[in-house]
Amino acid sequence: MNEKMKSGDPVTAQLIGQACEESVELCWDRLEQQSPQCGFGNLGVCCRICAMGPCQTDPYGNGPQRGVCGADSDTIAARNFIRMIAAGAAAHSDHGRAVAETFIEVAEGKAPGYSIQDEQKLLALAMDFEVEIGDRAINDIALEVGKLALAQWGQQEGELVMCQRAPLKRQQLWREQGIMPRGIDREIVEIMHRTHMGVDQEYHHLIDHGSRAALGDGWGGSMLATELQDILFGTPVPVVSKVNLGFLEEDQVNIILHGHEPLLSEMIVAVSMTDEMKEYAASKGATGGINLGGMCCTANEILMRHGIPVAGDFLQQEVAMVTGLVEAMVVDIQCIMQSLPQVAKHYHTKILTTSRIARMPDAQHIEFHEDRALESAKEIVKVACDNYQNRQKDAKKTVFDTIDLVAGFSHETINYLLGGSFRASYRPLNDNIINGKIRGIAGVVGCNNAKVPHDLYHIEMVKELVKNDVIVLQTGCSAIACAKEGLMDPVKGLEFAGPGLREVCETVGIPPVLHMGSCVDNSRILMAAAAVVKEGGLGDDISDLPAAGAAPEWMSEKAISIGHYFVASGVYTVFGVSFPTLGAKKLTEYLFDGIAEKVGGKWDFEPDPVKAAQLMIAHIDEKRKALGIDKKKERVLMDMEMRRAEADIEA
Ligand code: BF8
Ligand code: SF4
Repeated sequence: MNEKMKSGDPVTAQLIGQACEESVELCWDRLEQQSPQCGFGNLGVCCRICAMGPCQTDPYGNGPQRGVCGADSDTIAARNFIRMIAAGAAAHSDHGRAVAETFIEVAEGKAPGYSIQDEQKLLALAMDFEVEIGDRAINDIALEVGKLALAQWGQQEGELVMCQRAPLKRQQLWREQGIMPRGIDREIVEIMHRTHMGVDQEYHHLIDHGSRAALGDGWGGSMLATELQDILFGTPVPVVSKVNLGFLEEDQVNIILHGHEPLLSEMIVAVSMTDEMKEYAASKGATGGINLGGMCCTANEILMRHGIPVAGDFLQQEVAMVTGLVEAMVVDIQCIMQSLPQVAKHYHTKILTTSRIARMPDAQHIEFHEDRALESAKEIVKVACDNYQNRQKDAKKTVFDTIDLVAGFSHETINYLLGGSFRASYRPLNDNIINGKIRGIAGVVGCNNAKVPHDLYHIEMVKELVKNDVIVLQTGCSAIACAKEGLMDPVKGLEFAGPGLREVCETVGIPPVLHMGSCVDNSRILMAAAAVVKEGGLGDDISDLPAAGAAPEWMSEKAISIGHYFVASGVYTVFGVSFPTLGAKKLTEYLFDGIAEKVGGKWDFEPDPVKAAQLMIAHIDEKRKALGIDKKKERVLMDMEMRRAEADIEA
C-alpha cells in the first residue's frame, strides 16, 4: 500500500511517508504484518466461548458445520455479534455513568470547578423524570435528577425513562416485541449470560435481546451522557473552528486531548486559558502560550462547546506525533492505540493516561479526580509545558493546512435555526422534505479503519448523498473526516450540494452536512428523528421517515451497538469494511431482511461507499413513495396554450 491508499487526507498521507523514512512503525505496517487475517474470525464463525474450543464452522459447507457443543454457525455468529453490542453499549454507558456521578457531586457542591450551565435543559430533563420544579433551588433539582438518572443504570424492572422520547408508535412496538430496555446495565449483563456456553442458542432470540441492550445504549446510557454533559458544560450552539494538524503552533505548547469523556478535557480547556498557565508556558520558552487540539470524540466534545480546533480523527493519533510538535497527548478512555508510547519514543511527546480504569505500558499516569479537577488539569498542563524544552530544535517546519468548519448542531440548535427564535420547530425541514427540495436525511457516523483508505470512504459517501439532496447528520470520526474536506464549511460545503438541498441550506445559513457531536451524541440524531416524526406529515414512526444510517469505515464494537440501536429504532443502516456475521447465512439474512418485519429497520453491508450511498438513496426513495411524496408537487404556471390543451383533453 502506498501512502495515498492508506489515507485520503493529504496531511496524514504525507506524515505516513515521513514516518516510513524515519522507520517509525504505524498501524498500517502492523496490518501488513497481521495479513492474511483469520477468515473465520472475519466472518464471525470462530467461537472461543468455552475451553472445548476454539471452534470454527466452515462458511462454504466443506468443513465442520457445528462446534464441539453442537452450536451452529448462526448461533456462534449471533453470540459474537451481540457480545459486540454488549461491549459497545457498556463503553458508551459507562462513560454516561461517570458523567452522572460527577453530575451528582456538582449538585452536592463536591466538585469545585464544575457548575450547571444549561438550566433550561435541566428543567426539561427534570420533567422527563417527573421531578418537582416549583421554586426549588437549581442544585436541589439537579441532585434529584442526577440520582434518578444514575438509577437508570441499575434499574431492574419497568422501562428506561428516556425511551419516552421516542414516537409513541415506536414505544408500543418495543413493548410488543419484548425489547423495551428495563435497565442499562441489566441488558448488558443478560447478553453475557445468554451468550455463555449452553444458554440461548436460537439466533433470532439472541439478536432480539441484542436489540434490547442496544436500545438501552442509544435511548439510555448514551442519551443520558449527552443530556447530562449538555447541562454541565452547555448545549452546543453553532461555532466556527478549524480542523487538521495544521493547528499545531511552533511557539506554543501543543497539547492533544484524545479519548472520550469531556470531564477532564473541559477542565484542561479552562486551565490552559488562565494567565497562570500562560505565564508558566512562557517561562519554559513557549512565548505563544498553550495550544489545545482535540482528537477523536474528545475533539468533538470540546469543538462543539468551545470551538477548540480538531487535531484529527482515529487514524491520526500516531501520525500527529510525527510532526515533532506535540508536547503531550492526554488520553482517557476508548479508541486509544497501545502503540502511542512506542511512537512517542521516536519523538519528544509525552503520553499521559488519566483514567482510573485505563492505563498503558510506557505511558505516564496522572490520575484525574473530579473532586480535584482543576488541580489535576493543572498538573497535566504543566507536564506538557515542561516538555516544550525537549522539542527538537529541528522539529519539522512543514506547514500543514487547516480547514474551516462550523459545528455545534445540537438537536435544539437545529430546531432553533430552522424555525427561528419565536417558533422553534422542525416544520421547515419537514416541509422541505415533503416538497422534495430535501430528498431525505442520512446519519453518517463512526470510525476510521486501517483496512480502508482513511477518511476517503466517509467523504465519497457523504458527497454522493448531498449531491442527491440528502441532508447529512454526522458524529464521531466520520464528522472529522468530512470537515477536513470542507463539507462543513457553510460556503464551500454548498458546492457539493444538489440544487434543492443547496437552496434550503442557503436560506437557513447552514452547511449541507451538520456536525452533531461525539459518538454518544448519536442520541442527538435519535432525538432529531423523533422530532421530525412528531412535527407531522412524514408518517408516525421513525421507520416511516425517508432516512438512512451508515458507518463506511467502522471498526469499534461501539459502532455495532450504535448501528443496532439505529436498526431497532427503525432505520435502514449500511456498514462498510466487513460485516461480522457473513459466515452465518440464516443470521445474516435475518439481520439484512427478516428483522425489518419486527422493528422496521434493517442492516446492510456494502464496502463501496458510493454504492452504499446509492442503496441509502434507494431506500429513501422507497420511503418517499410509501408516504406519497415521491412526485414533485411544484406548482406549474400554465400559459394559454397549456390551458387550451388541458381543455381539449377534458372535452
Ligand atoms: O466513539 S468514531 S474511532 S473515536 S468509536 Fe472511536 Fe469510532 Fe472514532 Fe469516538 Ni466513535
Ligand atoms: Fe466450541 Fe461450543 Fe465451546 Fe463455542 S461454546 S467454543 S462452539 S464447544
